[in-house]
Amino acid sequence: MKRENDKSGVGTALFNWYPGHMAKALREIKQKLNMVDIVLEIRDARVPLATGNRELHDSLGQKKRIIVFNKTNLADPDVTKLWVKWFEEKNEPHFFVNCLDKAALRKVIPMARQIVEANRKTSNPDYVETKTKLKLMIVGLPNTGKSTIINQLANRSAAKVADKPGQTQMQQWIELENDVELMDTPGIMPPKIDNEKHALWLSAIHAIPDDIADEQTTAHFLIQHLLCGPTQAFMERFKIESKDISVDDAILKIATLRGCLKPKGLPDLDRVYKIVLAEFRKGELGRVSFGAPPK
Ligand SMILES: Nc1nc2c(ncn2[C@@H]2O[C@H](COP(=O)(O)OP(=O)(O)OP(=O)(O)O)[C@@H](O)[C@H]2O)c(=O)[nH]1
Ligand SMILES: [Mg+2]
Repeated sequence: MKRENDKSGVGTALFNWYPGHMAKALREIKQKLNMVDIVLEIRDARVPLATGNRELHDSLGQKKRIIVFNKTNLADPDVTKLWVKWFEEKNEPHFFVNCLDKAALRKVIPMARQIVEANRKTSNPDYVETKTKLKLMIVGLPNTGKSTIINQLANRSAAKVADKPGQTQMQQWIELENDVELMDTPGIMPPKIDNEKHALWLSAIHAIPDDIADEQTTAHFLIQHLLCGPTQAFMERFKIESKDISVDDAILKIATLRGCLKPKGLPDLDRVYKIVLAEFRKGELGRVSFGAPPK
């Protein structure tokens, strides 16, 4: 992670990953906005606020929006309950889901139709409801599960999915049954993240590629977070008996347990970082959220 102002020792993690395709994608989103009835903004349920994107949000103007907080199966269920309550008071249409739960996901489309129809009636009192095509645009940060959601709704593998941020690089229309069309769009980062905590959270959930965010910094942060958190899965998986252990000692333990050793028995720290990040992202180190609703 690139750091500025590090002379003070405090350090501001200034994250900056905004490749050309994202700038282009944002321009195209603005251009195509008038072709769609409603936007589905996909966020990560583990980081519900910091996976929002103000620039992207501002680009949507007055367009109606439903926020889908995806990957609840990876999030701490107790923290998710707090977020559910917090967002219920916000009067903003939203869903907390995980992609495996197709039945829950399918409720998004009727809700979208209802919002679109209600909006048409409000803006035109003479409007008579007719069965028209519903067009949705799916937007959000990279790797939040936009393409997976489309595939689940379409019941087929229509959009390319990958466990890495930046998979989708072009817009694509996908037809569903029942007169619904969805536009997949590339994940878009905010042009700059200057909140160090947020940058670390987004790196941990893999919204930012590891070669940009720096695996060592992300893995250190994550291990610290897991040592402080309520989940036992991390401790059990790596046979760490006590939470009263430094991050460096935890890393050495993992290196020994998993045989991550270089010649002369030196620990291969890079391999440990990769293992911890990969297993965390698969949910094998427990269900973990970052941050809690503001008081
Ligand atoms: N555990 C879990 N994994 C999910 C869920 N939704 C998506 N994924 C995984 O998240 C990864 C990213 O999914 P994509 O659908 O490619 O994400 P995207 O938002 O389209 O990513 P970009 O195209 O890079 O912006 C894949 O490995 C999916 O299998 C979910 O609800 N739970
Ligand atoms: Mg995608």
